[in-house]
Amino acid sequence: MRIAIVGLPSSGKTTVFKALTGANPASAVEASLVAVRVPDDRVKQLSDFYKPKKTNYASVEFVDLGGAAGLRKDAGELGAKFLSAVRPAQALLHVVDGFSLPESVDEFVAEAIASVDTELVLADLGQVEKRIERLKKEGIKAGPMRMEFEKLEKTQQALEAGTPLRCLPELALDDDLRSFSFLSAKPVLTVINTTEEQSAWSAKGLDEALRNSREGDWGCFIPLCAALEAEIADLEPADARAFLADYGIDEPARERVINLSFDLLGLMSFLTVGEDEVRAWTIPKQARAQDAAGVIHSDIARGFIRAEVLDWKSTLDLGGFDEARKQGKIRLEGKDYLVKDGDVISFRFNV
Ligand SMILES: Nc1nc2c(ncn2[C@@H]2O[C@H](COP(=O)(O)OP(=O)(O)OP(=O)(O)O)[C@@H](O)[C@H]2O)c(=O)[nH]1
Ligand SMILES: [Mg+2]
Repeated sequence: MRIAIVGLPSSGKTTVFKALTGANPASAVEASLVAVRVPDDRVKQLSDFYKPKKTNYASVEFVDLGGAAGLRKDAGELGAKFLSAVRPAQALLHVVDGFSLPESVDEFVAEAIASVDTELVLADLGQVEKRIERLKKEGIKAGPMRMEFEKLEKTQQALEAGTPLRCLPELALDDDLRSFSFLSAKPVLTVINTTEEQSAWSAKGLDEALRNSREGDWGCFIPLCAALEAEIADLEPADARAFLADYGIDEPARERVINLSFDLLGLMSFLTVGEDEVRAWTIPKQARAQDAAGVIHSDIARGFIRAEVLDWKSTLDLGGFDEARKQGKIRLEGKDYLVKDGDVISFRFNV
């Protein structure tokens, strides 16, 4: 699962990439992609308990677009490099420069949001118009083609009114439109790259409509002092905290940004435990037990009998999964059970 870092030139995209990944981009020109471990205290505690040979966390990938990918104010057209790096991403992280104009951050944020959304909307509109023209040329027959055409016309109307598709879930989530990978349909985490003085910035001062287009199910705002956090990305957590405390910042935002990214992608984790391995497995929210089994192996999904389930906290409190089983504390669930974030699961299956 991939998140593309977008934003106006020199807003601090590469600095945010460094803060999140602890790595320098592989290239200043081409897109760079790095997978980052999703911090998870549940995995840590279970790993401390089991002391397994291997511990596996969930991960998300961040993409820094590199210098040549260009998203400029009023450029009118997004380059091929930008599109090829951003289309495959499931979500966007929009970096807004909140450090060069600290006296009016809100105004600056509003402008940056509007100009980036305009670029995304225009790119989608171009795609829709092309497709509509093509369909018209082929002659629109009843059936699936007519349906696609009608949905595209609705999409076109919304985009022409300047509405990002993420604000219209019925279009953003439509199966027939999914293959377009519309840019403005992707959820956005809006990172305000602040100075240390502004690190407590909140989106409350922003216009409501603007805020709504970036908040709720489709994302949120978070201040991050990227230049500082890029410096501490490879320090031990305690050292990092001490460093930030010198600048009056209580908590590093880095972990929150990564956790929010994972959440924004619509993902959660279930866990497997044992002496060999403690592991977080990534599944979509609302996944069923059988889908979860399939993430481990398709054979386990196919031969699914039952899922043994216990939440992670009880697993620890009861002295481990096997011990909890002996005490009869483990639930048996069927294939349609909706897995909860943090469930510890052991699958019974036959092949
Ligand atoms: N003071 C301050 N400077 C910053 C901060 N973040 C980035 N900068 C500076 O702003 C400039 C641009 O930062 P980059 O991270 O390269 O920005 P970018 O968005 O990747 O730039 P392009 O890829 O060229 O569009 C650099 O000189 C950074 O040192 C910050 O939080 N505070
Ligand atoms: Mg850059």
